[in-house]
This record gives sequence, structure tokens and C-alpha cells, in this order.
Amino acid sequence: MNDLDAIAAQLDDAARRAAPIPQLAPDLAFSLDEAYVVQRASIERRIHRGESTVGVKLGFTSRAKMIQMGVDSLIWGWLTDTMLEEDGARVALDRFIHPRVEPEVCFLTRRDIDRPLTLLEASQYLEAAAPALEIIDSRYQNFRFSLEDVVADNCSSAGLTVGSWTRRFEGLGNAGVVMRLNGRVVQTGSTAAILGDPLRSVVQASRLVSQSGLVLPAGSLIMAGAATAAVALPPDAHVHCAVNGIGSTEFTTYRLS
Ligand code: OOG
Ligand code: MG
Repeated sequence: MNDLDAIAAQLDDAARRAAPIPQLAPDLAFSLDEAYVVQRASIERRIHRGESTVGVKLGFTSRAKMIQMGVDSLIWGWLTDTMLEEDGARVALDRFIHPRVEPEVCFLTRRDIDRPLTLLEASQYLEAAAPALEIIDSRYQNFRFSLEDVVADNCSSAGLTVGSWTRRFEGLGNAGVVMRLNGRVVQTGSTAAILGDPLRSVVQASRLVSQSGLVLPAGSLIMAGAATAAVALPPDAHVHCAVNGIGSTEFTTYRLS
């Protein structure tokens, strides 16, 4: 096992045991390219255990998120089937370390994406869009990380719910977003906070995936990135995200232990 495989194993174990590890960088220096190699190796471990990839997510597509986490570049990671919760689900928090939740927009692709798309082309590659909630859970203590750390950790990916799909993409570029926790409004914003238009996340996903020599198959999810900062996710909570004119998604949380 080389160093990068060992880091992947460490992060994968931390996720499986819901036990955080200290931040890797700067003591253990690795480049951004190497961080993506670690990410890939950790996903391979999941696939080896029987999980399958269902799409990709983008991170730090909004200023709010960049400022909250002190990082300033767009990143991407993988979503797997075990992360996907049904809309309205009861989500057990035991498998997480210190989960947070954030409001997003999710896209469903209808054609393979194997090259960088332009903004004009993007919608032709999409089947539908939906409001989404992402549960993020850094495997690092205190949710603190460098850009390389968080990429290696598959961009804190941990869970998601997706609301009903719509094929109407007009209006998606600047729709009001409201996230509620137990009925209380905890974040408000606009989908325009996501790169000026969440469709640009599809453009960026196409660039990043094809740059890595990969193809994103038709039927994949693309999580566009959070429109607002994330909020700590407590047990016995009802989380609701409404995207004006698009729809909503929700889930409740509980703890077994
Ligand atoms: C990294 C993931 C960022 C987003 O939507 O910007 C992200 C993190 O904040 O832990 O998912
Ligand atoms: Mg996110």
C-alpha cells in the first residue's frame, strides 16, 4: 500500500466507524491531484464493498460556503447509492460524526457526459432538476480541513434527499431558497448564489469529470452545491428545503443510541 492508499483507508475507516481523524495537511503534505487520487481510492473501497456510484457533487460553488469553510476553489466528489435517502425519509444519525445540512439543487442527466459542455448545451444533457438537501459530514476533527484534505475526504459527502423532479429549467437560475429546521427558518438565499446559475455547476461537472478521463453516464445525479452556509444537524429534527417554483424536499432525523 502506498501512502495515498493508506490515507484513503484511514478516511474510509473514519467514515465507516463514524470516528473523526486529525486533519492530514499540512503535516502530511500532498497535492490537490494526489488528493483526488486518494478520493478515487476511497470510492474504490466503497465499490468493492458493494456500493455503486450514482453521480457527482460539486462543492464550494457559492461564496457563502467558501466563506464558512475558509476555502476558495471549486471541488468535486462522488455520490453513492448508500448516501441517497428517500424524500421524507427518517434518517438515523448514528452513522455520522458531526453532520450538517445544506440546501441544494440536484440535476438528473439524460445523456452520457464525456466532454466539457457549454452553458447553452448543458440543459440538453439534463432530464430534470429538483430541490435537494445535502448532509455533509467531515471525517476530520472539528470539521476543519484544507482544500486537499476535504478533496481526499470525498468533499465531506455523506447523504442527500432529492425532491420531485421538474423539467422546467426556466426560473431555476434565480429562485428563492428557504431551509427550515423544526419549522424555524435557518437559511435563506437564492439559487443564483450557486455560480450565478446552478446550470453552471453542470458545466463545471462536465469539465471536471471529462478532465479526469471519465464519463458521467446518463441517469447520473449532479448536486450543484449549497446555496447557503450549512447548519448543524441535530437528532429529532425535521429539515425542510423549499426552492421557489421548483418544489421542496424534507427528512427527519433520529438517533438509535
Ligand atoms: C465540503 C463540501 C462542500 C458544498 O455544497 O459547497 C459542499 C464541506 O463543506 O465540508 O458540499
Ligand atoms: Mg454540498
